[in-house]
Amino acid sequence: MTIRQLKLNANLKHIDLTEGQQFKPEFLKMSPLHTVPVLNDNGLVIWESRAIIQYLCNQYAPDSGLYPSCAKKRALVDFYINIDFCLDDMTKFKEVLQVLDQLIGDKAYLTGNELTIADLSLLATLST
Ligand SMILES: N[C@@H](CCC(=O)N[C@@H](CS)C(=O)NCC(=O)O)C(=O)O
Repeated sequence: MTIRQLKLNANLKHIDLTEGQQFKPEFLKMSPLHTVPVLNDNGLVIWESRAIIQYLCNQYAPDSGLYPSCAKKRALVDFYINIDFCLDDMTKFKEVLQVLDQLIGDKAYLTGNELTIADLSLLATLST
């Protein structure tokens, strides 16, 4: 979603987890914890989704509202990107959703009226 929003040319490769393609030696060399997604940007290899989307914005769209450069706006994006982690704890899932609902209020997106990578990250987590 971040690649599409930034209109980047990327060579996307599908790794079929149901077939265990993430355990192939050449994939494990890039992603030792056998997880997707993985980014290989001319030799820079990183495999945490949040780190990947932050890097893509920093490297290819430093002025994009998707990851604002203003420290205070960026702090809010980082805050929501990290709150996303709380959703991994299924015992707190409902509570986190209720708090998120209150925080979002009547805003169009998590941090205001502009789409940011926090929305994309949370969307990926919640849809999964
Ligand atoms: N914190 C990681 C989680 C990545 C993750 O768990 N990916 C799952 C699919 S959603 C995966 O690759 N599972 C395959 C496996 O663990 O073998 C991220 O955000 O990139």
